[in-house]
Amino acid sequence: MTKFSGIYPALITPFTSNGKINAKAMEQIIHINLEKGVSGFYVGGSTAEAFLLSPEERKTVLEIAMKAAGDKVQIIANIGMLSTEQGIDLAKHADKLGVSAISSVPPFYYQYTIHEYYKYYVDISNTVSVPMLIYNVPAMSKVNFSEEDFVTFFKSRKIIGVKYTSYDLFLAQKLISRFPKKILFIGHDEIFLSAIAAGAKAAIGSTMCFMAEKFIQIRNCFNNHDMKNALKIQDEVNKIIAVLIKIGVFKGVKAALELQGIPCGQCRKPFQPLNSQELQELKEVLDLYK
Ligand code: MN9
Repeated sequence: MTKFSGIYPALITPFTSNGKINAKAMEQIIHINLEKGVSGFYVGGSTAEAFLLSPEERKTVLEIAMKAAGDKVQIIANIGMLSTEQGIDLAKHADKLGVSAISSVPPFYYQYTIHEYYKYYVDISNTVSVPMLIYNVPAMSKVNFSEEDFVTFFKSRKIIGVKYTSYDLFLAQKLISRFPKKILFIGHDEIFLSAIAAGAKAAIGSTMCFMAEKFIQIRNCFNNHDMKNALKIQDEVNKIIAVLIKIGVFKGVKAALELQGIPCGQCRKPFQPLNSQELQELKEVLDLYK
C-alpha cells in the first residue's frame, strides 16, 4: 500500500486580478515547496476555496498541480461534493490523472445517518483505483464523527485514513493507537507538534503553503529529541496562526504568499479583502518570526 508521511501543504487557489485561476502562480507555489522538501500536496480542499469554484475549475486546479508535481510527490485530491454522484465525477477525474489518494469532506448541509455517510465514502471509493481519506473537519462541515464512526469507516479497505482537522487530540491519539495500519494526517497546523507526539506521521495544512520549512524543522527537532527547539518553533508558528485566525486564514495565507512575491489575488466573494490594518498586523507578525 502507498505510504504517506511528512508535510503536505493544502494549496490555495491563486486568482488573477479578474478572478480567473492563475496557473503560473500555482506552479510557483508548488515549485518553492518542492524545494523545501514537502512530501506532497493536498489539492482542492477548503484552503483552495473548493466550494467557491465550479466543478470544472476544481478539475483545472488538480490538472495544474498534477502537471507541476504529479511525477515528483504525492498529490491528494479533495473531491468532496454535496452528492455522491457529483463526488464520483470528480473522483474519476482525479483517478484518471493518477493522484495518490482522494479525500472527501462528508456531504454537508443535510444531516445523514452514519450508514449514509459510510455509503457515500464506499460508493465513491468503489469507482476508483486509488485509496480514500475521510476529511474530518467538524468546525466547517458541522459533522462530528465519533470513535465508533471511524470503526465503521475503517472497515473498508479502500478507506486508508483521515485528514483530521479537529482540536480533539484525545480522539486523535485513540485513532492512531486503535488503527495502526490507517494514517492520520493532522489537519490543524497549530497542534502539529502535539499531534506528532501523539503518534501522527503526516500533516496537511494551509499555513504549510508559505512556511513548510518551519514544520519540517519541528519534525526534525522532535525526531532528534530536541523538544526545546521543537516547542520554540511551534510557538512561533502559533503566533502567526493566531493572527491568521483573527483576520481570516485563507485570505491571510494568500497575503503571506503575496509578501513572498507570488501573486495570489483575493479570495472569492462573499469573502472580503483584508483591510490595511489586518494586512499590517500580518506583516508585523511575519517579520517578527521570519
Ligand atoms: O487544511 C486547514 N484546515 C482548514 C488544513 O482550514 C479547515 C488548516 O491548515 C487550518 O487552516 C489551520 C488554521 O486553523 O490549522
